[in-house]
Amino acid sequence: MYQLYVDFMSQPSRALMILCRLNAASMGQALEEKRVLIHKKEHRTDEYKELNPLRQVPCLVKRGAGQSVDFRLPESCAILRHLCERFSLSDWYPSAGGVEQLEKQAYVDSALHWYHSTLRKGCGGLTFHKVVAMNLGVQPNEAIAVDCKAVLDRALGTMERVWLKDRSFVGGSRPCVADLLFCCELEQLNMFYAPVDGMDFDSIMGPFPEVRAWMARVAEATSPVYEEVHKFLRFASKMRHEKLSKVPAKL
Ligand SMILES: N[C@@H](CCC(=O)N[C@@H](CS)C(=O)NCC(=O)O)C(=O)O
Repeated sequence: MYQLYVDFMSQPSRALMILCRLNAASMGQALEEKRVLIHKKEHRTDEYKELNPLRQVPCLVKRGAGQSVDFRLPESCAILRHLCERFSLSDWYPSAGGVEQLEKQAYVDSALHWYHSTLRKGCGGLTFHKVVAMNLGVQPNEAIAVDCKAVLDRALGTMERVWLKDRSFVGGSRPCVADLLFCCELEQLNMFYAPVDGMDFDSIMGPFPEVRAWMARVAEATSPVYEEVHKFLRFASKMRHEKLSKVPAKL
C-alpha cells in the first residue's frame, strides 16, 4: 500500500493528487492520500522527518506488512515518474520501450528538469515573498520578489516559445505529467491581490495569452478532478482577497 503525503496548498502535491485521482482505477486501492499541513508545521515533526528527512511535501511512502516503511521517495518529479512507471500510466509519462518511446520519455524528462530553476524558482519564489512568508511569520524580501518576477516572466515567455510551440500541451496532443506540474505551479498566482501586491493573476498572465489558454485546456482535460484539487486554493485566495480589501489603502 502506498501513501502520498500532501498539502492542498502545495503546487507539486496538487499535481500528484490530480494524477493519482484521475488514475485511481488503474492504481486500484493501492494509494492513500495523507495530509501534512505546512501552515501547522506538521512537516517539521519528528514523525514526518522519519518519513521524509527533507521535511517537505510531497512524499511517497510504501508500507509493507505491519505498516513497516518499505520505500520512501521525496521530490515531486521522481514521484510522478515512479508512479507512472509502477502503474503503467504511459499516457502521462511515456514508458521506455523502443527508441521512439525512449525519446518521448526523454522529452518529458527535459520539461521536468527545466521546471525547477525556471517556473518553480520564479513562481514559487515570488509567491513566497509576496504571500506565504507573512503567514509563516518569515520576513518577506522585496528584492528577491522582484528577481523572482523577472525569472517567472522569462519562464512564461519560454513556455510560449518552446514548450507550447505548435502543440496543445507540453505532452503533445494530450497532457502529460509536466503539464500538471507547470499548471499547478501557476495556479498559486491566484492568491495575489493587485491593490496590495501590485500584481495579480490577470496582470501577470496578460502578456502570455498562450499560457493562459493552455491552462484552461489542462483544467478541461482533467475536469472535474482539477477543480476538486484546487478548491482549497480557490477558497484561500478568496479569503485573502476579502481580508486585504478591508485594509485601508496606504496614503
Ligand atoms: N523540489 C521539491 C520541492 C517541494 C517543496 O518545495 N515543497 C514545499 C511545499 S510546495 C514544502 O514542503 N515546503 C515546506 C518547507 O520547505 O519547509 C519537489 O518538487 O517536490
